[in-house]
Amino acid sequence: MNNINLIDSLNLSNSLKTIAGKVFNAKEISTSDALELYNCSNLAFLGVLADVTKKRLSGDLVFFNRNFHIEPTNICVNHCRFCSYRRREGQKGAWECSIEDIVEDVKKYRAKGATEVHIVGGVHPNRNINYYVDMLNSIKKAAPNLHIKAFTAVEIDQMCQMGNVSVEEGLRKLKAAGLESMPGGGAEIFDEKIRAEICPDKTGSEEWLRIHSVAHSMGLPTNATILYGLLESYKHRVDHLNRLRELQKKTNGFNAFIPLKFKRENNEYSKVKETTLVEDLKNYAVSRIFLNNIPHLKAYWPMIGKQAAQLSLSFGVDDLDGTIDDSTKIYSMAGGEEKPSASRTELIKLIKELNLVPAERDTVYNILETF
Ligand code: V47
Ligand code: SF4
Repeated sequence: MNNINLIDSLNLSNSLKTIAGKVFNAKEISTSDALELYNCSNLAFLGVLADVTKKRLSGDLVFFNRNFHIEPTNICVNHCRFCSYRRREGQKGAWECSIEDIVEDVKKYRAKGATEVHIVGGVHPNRNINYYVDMLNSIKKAAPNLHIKAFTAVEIDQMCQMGNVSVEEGLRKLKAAGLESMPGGGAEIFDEKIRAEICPDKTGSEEWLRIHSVAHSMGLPTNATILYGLLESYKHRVDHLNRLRELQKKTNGFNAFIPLKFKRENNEYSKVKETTLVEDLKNYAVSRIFLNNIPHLKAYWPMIGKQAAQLSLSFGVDDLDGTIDDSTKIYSMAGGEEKPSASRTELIKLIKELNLVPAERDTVYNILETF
């Protein structure tokens, strides 16, 4: 049965069939189409459309890499109400790594074969751009071939303000010190009202987008995220996706989109129910179908677990992030995987069980080996 016959057999409304026609013909869907897909409860249909889009972009490949995280501090000037990680200076549980600690970690994980370091932490009150330039220089000296993917737009905003330099100048300095790409954090939800509610003092949406566009203009690829399942409606999610798709049309600098499911432990929203697996799969599918100009869709397994991440491979996901090697606390503190770690063998097995082709990649999706 081909896809058209399969769709015919699903007994869908005419408008859903029209959306399916757009997807099969590689046309972009509109924001109202995306809203309709979010309101559609036929998960099999959403899976077919997402898979068609995924296959067009990456065939049967599913990517992963060998990476580790460095979280230089959890001291933060912001007060995001969903955050379980932030501490005040001097508060119990606060940490600040020295550059020497960071270099030790870099050497340790590099010796184990990691190809990427992902650096994200709290927005520290007293560290300016020069501190981060020193950090990157020291990492490059210790591991010249390790790819440095570092700092959310929110951290960049603050470190540049603290150092009295423009974002353009700050990113130039960071790039010269070894920054090669930026992660997608800090996007949360772009709708200004919801953003003011959940993360009142964070860099605004337009500035987040501008910082990414400056990075793209300098040849620094970046990722993008959405924090979903908190107070937002489907309309807000579509607005978020649409702002990303529009920027991507101008810059083509986003590599991957990473939906981040709200986790509720140890934060101010612990009474909000977390989204169901069905909702998570639907969100992957609609993101994949709508964002047809962002090449990769990543399931961040420390947040949703390995089994859900494996299932997401049938809903548009083509990237399982990496081995992590027990190097991040952001999600475990909010109720995600404790001590998250995955061997290459484990990731390869998850992918092969679905008859897909595991591809170990570098950070910018060059294939290092297929299995
Ligand atoms: O910006 C914090 C999120 C992000 C919670 O680019 C939460 O490859 C859910 O951006 N529930 C940081 N989410 C992590 C991040 C990321 C992760 C993996 C890969 C990449 C990449 C980027 O974590 C924050 C915020 O949106 N976050 N607390 C929470 N309770
Ligand atoms: Fe700070 Fe990031 Fe937590 Fe917000 S999410 S309070 S910016 S550490």
